[in-house]
Amino acid sequence: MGKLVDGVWHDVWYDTKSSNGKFVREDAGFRDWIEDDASAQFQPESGRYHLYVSLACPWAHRTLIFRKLKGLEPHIDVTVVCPDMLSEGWQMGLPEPLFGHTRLHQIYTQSKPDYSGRVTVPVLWDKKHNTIVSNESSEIIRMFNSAFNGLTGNDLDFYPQHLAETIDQWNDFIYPNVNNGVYRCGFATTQEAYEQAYEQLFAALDKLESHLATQRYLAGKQITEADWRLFTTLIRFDAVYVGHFKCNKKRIVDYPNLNGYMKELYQVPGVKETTDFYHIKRHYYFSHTGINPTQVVPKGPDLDLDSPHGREAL
Ligand SMILES: N[C@@H](CCC(=O)N[C@@H](CS)C(=O)NCC(=O)O)C(=O)O
Repeated sequence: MGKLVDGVWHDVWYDTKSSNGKFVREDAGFRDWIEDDASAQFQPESGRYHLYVSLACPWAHRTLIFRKLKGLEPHIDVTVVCPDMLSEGWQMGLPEPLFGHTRLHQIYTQSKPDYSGRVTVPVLWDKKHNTIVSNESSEIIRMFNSAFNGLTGNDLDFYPQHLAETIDQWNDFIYPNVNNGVYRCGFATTQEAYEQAYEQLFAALDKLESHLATQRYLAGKQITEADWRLFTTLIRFDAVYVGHFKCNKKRIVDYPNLNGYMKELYQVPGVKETTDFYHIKRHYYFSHTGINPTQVVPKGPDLDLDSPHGREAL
C-alpha cells in the first residue's frame, strides 16, 4: 500500500496520527466527465475508454455493475488487477493491454507524470487523449448511467430526475456511515475512533433495516443508484467486514430485511457475475498486513445468497 508523491511511488500506510486515530479518505484526483455533447472533451464512443478495476473493491464493483446492467461491456473494456495490494500497490497479473504496465501507479503517472496522491481503483482511461478521465466511482457510475445511452439504446435509469433528491439523501447518509463506515472501523488506530465509527455504522444499519421493512428499495419501488452503492458494501460485510474490520455487532444475515434486500440485488441478472468472493476475501485479509499480519485468509463463512429473497410482497 502506498502513494505517489510528485510522480514517485512511496510505500506508506494511511496516516491516522494527524487525525487522532481516525481514517480519513482522500478525495479522488481525476474528476473529468464523459458527456454526450458535440463540444465535450470526453464523448461517448465505443472502444474509446478502458476501465481498471479490482474485483475486491466495493467502489470499483459499483462501476462493474453499471457497466453490466447498462450494456456497456462491448463498448468499455476492462483490466482486473490482482487481489493482493502490497508494497507496489495494485498490480496487474499480466501486463495491461494499453501500455504493458504492470503496476497501477504507472497508469497514474502515464496520465500525469508528477501526480501526487493515492493510487486507487476504479480508474477510467481515455485512449484518445491518453489520460485518466476519472478515478471517482460515484461519478463514473453517473456517466455510465446516461452518457452512453445513444450508443447502447439502453435507457435503464438508476438516477431518474424525480427521485434524484431522495437518492442524494440516501447516498449522503450511507457513504459516511456504511460504505466508508466499515473502513472507518477497520482502519481506526485508536479505541475511541473505532468505537465511534462502529456505533455510527450499526445505528445506520438499524435505520436501513426498518426502512426496508416497508420499502422494497431505498427510494421506493424501483432500484436506483443508491441501492447499488449500498449493495457493494452489504455483499462484503459478512465475508470480510465482520471479522477483518471488527464490524461484529451483527452480521447482515441477522437483519432479515437487509439480508433479503441484498439477496434480491445479488440475484438481479448479471450482478452475481460481477461479485467475486475469492478476490474479495483474498484482497482484504492478505493485503492489510497491519491488521492481519499472518495473511491467513478465513475459509468461511458459508453464504446463502441464492435462496429466495422473499421481497416480492413489498
Ligand atoms: N473515492 C474513490 C475511492 C476508491 C478507493 O479508495 N479504492 C480503494 C480500493 S477498495 C483503493 O484503491 N485503495 C488504495 C489506497 O487507498 O491506497 C472511489 O469511490 O472511486
